[in-house]
Amino acid sequence: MKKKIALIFGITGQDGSLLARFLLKKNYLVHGVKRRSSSFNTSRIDDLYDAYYKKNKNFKLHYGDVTDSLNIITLIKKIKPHEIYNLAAQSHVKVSFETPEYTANADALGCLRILEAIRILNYQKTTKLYQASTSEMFGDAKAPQDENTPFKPNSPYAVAKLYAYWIVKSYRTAYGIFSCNGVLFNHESYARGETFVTKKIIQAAIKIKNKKQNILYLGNLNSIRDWGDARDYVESMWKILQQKKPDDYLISTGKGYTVKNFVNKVFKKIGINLIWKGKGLKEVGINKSNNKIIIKIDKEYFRPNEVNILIGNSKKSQKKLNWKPKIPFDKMIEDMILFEEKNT
Ligand code: NAP
Ligand code: F7E
Repeated sequence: MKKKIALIFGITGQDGSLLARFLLKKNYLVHGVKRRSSSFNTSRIDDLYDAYYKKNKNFKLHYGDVTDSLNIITLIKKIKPHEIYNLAAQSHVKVSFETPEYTANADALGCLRILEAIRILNYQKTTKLYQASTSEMFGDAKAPQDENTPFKPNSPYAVAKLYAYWIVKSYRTAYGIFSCNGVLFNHESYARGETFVTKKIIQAAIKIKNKKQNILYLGNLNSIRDWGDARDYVESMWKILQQKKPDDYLISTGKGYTVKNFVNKVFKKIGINLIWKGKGLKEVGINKSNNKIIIKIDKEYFRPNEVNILIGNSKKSQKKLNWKPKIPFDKMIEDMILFEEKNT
């Protein structure tokens, strides 16, 4: 049987790198699109290049960018993928307030460009598209959120992603493209970007323990997130494209924790008990054993709009995709800590 061919936009990111591993284990031929960068940006996938490209050419990288239509159409025409995973995005919510136009170009129009390429090439019958949609689109909609919760996006990132969400549905009905949205809640792993709160907390906690950092500065400690393990979540992306009919699915664990809960857990796991004093911008986290302040609040890390509570109800995915999160919250944190301890 001929190998299935997948094309991943955003292969150098957390999810792209984990999805590539998942698909290679399933014996796919995996093509990935990386951006040209003045410094190396492939650290998450360098081992795959050695293990799969050098060995049997199952893994190939191409230069590209989702803001470049000609590049997208040329790649899709050449590769003829059975499955495209559009994970490419300016994915940082806070940064989207500073780069709103670029975020719209990459996160909204990037998806449109891929759909247009499938349509223009007449690949509707052969090429499926997975779009990385996000729980951020719910904004401040009442929790728990599910597939029927109305969206109330409140950041340039979320608004751009909502455009992509709707254009995926629109091209599905207008042109019969097998295009699907996975509305994924926050998911983390050793490969998480360093400016997202979970990785930032874990890296700082270990440095503080090893006396390589004095203070961890954070923003809003009270927002609630439904954090899952990215290794579970990439499986759901694949499952969404294996269904008989294209549809949209919500992927979450159903459990929510505050940022402060996350901080307390991480520090406890590495052997530091915290006590909290003060309120608002004056709140501090103190190392109970020596009374030193090790956590402070910096208003720099607050967003112009905050999304306060995201907790997802993924009953539809559990039933129709037979998907459920397997890796518990504590194990996810412990694995992230272990990785950081080895690599710090
Ligand atoms: P990530 O680590 O930030 O990775 C984003 C990827 O997109 C990187 O490979 C990045 O390349 C690439 N990229 C950015 N702009 C691009 C452009 N203009 N053209 C081509 N590639 C571009 O994000 P992630 O956590 O893996 O998330 C994957 C996708 O899921 C994103 O679309 C994100 O918005 C969405 N999502 C994430 C979560 C989550 O909790 N992780 C939840 C819901 C949805 P560089 O490496 O060169 O920067
Ligand atoms: O923030 C608060 C912050 O940046 C989580 C992306 O993958 O998930 C992610 O978006 C919470 C927010 O993730 C800091 O205000 C406090 O309430 O880790 P984050 P996010 O904004 O939820 C969604 C689903 C995506 O789609 C996105 O692509 O933590 N917070 N202090 C902080 N956040 C950061 N980054 N840094 C802080 O110092």
